[in-house]
Amino acid sequence: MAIEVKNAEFIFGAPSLTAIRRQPLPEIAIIGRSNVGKSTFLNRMCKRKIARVSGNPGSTRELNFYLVEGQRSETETFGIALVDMPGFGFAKLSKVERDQISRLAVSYLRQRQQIRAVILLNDCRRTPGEDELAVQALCAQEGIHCLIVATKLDSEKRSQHERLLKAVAQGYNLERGDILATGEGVPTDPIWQRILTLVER
Ligand SMILES: Nc1nc2c(ncn2[C@@H]2O[C@H](COP(=O)(O)OP(=O)(O)OP(=O)(O)O)[C@@H](O)[C@H]2O)c(=O)[nH]1
Ligand SMILES: [Mg+2]
Repeated sequence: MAIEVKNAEFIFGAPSLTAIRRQPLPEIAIIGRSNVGKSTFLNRMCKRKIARVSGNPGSTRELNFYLVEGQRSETETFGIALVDMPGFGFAKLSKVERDQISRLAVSYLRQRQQIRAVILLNDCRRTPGEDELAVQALCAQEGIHCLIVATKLDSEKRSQHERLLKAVAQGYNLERGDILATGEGVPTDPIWQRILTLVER
C-alpha cells in the first residue's frame, strides 16, 4: 500500500530558538537554498497547500512546524513534524539577516532533541555549493542523517534526468542511489518510505 497522508496542518512558526515549542513528534527538517522548492516540496508530500509558495524568495524567516499524520499500511499509522526552514543564500537580505537565519538553523540542528533527519533540497540543475556542503558536514558532525533530494526534475527533459542526478550525487560525494528526486508528477512514495525508515531508527 502507498503511504497516505490523512492530516497535515501548520502548528507554529518560530523566529528564534526559544520560540520553538515543545511537541512530542519526531521532526524532519527541510532545508535548502532560497527558491529551491522547499515549500512546494512540503505541499507535495502532504498533498495539500499548507505552506506558502512565493514568487518572492527569502520571505520565510522562521522555522515553520507542520504536523503530518497518515497511514503507512492497513494497520499502522504515523505522526511526524516537518519543519520548513528559511532558505539560505538569499542575496537580497543583508548580511546581518542572513547570519541571523543561519544561526537559527545551526542552533536548531545542534540542539533539538527530536530531530531525526534533514532533507537537504538541491536544484537538479545545479551541483552543491558551499552552503549545501556546509549543511551536509554539519549533519555528519551532529550524527543527523542528511537525505539529499533533487528538486524541479520536471523542468528538465527525461533523457537528462539520470545524468543530472548523478552529477548532484557526485557533488555530495554520494552514489546516484543515495539521493532521491522530486518534481511535478514525480511519485512521493519513495521519499515517504525513506522518511519513515529514518524516523524509526
Ligand atoms: N517546475 C517546478 N517548479 C518548482 C518546483 N518546486 C518549486 N518550484 C518553483 O520554484 C519557486 C520557489 O518555490 P518555493 O517552494 O516557494 O521555494 P522555497 O525553497 O520554499 O523558497 P523560500 O521559502 O523563498 O526559501 C516557485 O516559483 C515554484 O513554483 C518543481 O518541482 N518544479
Ligand atoms: Mg518557502
